[in-house]
Amino acid sequence: MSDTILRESAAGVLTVTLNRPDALNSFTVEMKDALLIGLKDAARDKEVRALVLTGAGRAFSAGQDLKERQGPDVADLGAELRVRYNPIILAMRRLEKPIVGAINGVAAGAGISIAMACDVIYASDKASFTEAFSRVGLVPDTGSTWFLPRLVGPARAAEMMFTGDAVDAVTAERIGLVNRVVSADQLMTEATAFAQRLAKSAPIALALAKRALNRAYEMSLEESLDYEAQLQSIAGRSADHREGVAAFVEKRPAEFKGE
Ligand code: T3D
Repeated sequence: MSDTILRESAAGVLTVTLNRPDALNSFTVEMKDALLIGLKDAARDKEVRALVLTGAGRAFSAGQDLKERQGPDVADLGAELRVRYNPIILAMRRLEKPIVGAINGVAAGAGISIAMACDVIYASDKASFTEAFSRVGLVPDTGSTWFLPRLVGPARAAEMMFTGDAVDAVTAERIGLVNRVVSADQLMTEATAFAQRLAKSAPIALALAKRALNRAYEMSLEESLDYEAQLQSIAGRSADHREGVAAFVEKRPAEFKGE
């Protein structure tokens, strides 16, 4: 396994750390491949019930490693998106376990896109968010055009995308880009505690809720109602549902097993 991605598991929570701090965790081919492998492994590992995604050092990620893009040979960037970035975003959204982003510093370019692909975002008060693409003559990618307007609305998304200006953590919370801002020294403690809480929740219920959220924007109310009914048929047959009801009646904490 490449050391550009660190993985550490405890109490049902896998912490994945982007680890190229000297280059602000910008994405090389090696780091993209390692992240995708880490996500696929997490999907298979039954011990992993929630993830925390963060960055080493002072940045979350400065996006694509631009030093890989120097020189006269023009790479087909669309192909790189299709082969490497897009599968990462799809793996994050299709992973039927919650991902808590712990955004410790700047999230730029593909870095903000990957932050937005998390289910819940905690941000350090030192974090900032920038759609840096236009500053290097590129179009927002890696899911930014899909996530950002849904989180902050089209006008704010357009301003961020056209200017590439950084949005600070407090503003990010105010406009709905992140769930919560915490002090830098508390970020990992709070994000991990939240992930641990999710790791104790009913896994099938959370997995199906994520599935429904993924599809909600594309469906009419009628379709959503029907999809909820389909998913509830599955959840309603789970041992976890019976355990949740029994725990409620017996006035004790539930012990969910993902069955
Ligand atoms: O190409 C494709 O495959 C298509 C996909 C594209 C997706 C994208 O992500 S495009 C957008 C790429 N990212 C950017 O344009 C952001 C570039 N970085 C910055 O604008 C600034 O570094 C930041 C605003 C993020 C932070 O600024 P600051 O002043 O805090 O730090 P710094 O001094 O600029 O950077 C510190 C070091 O990190 C520095 O290295 P050095 O000089 O000390 O050896 C710098 O070169 C390096 N670094 C920062 N960002 C990148 C990077 N190295 C490679 N690639 C980077 N993106």
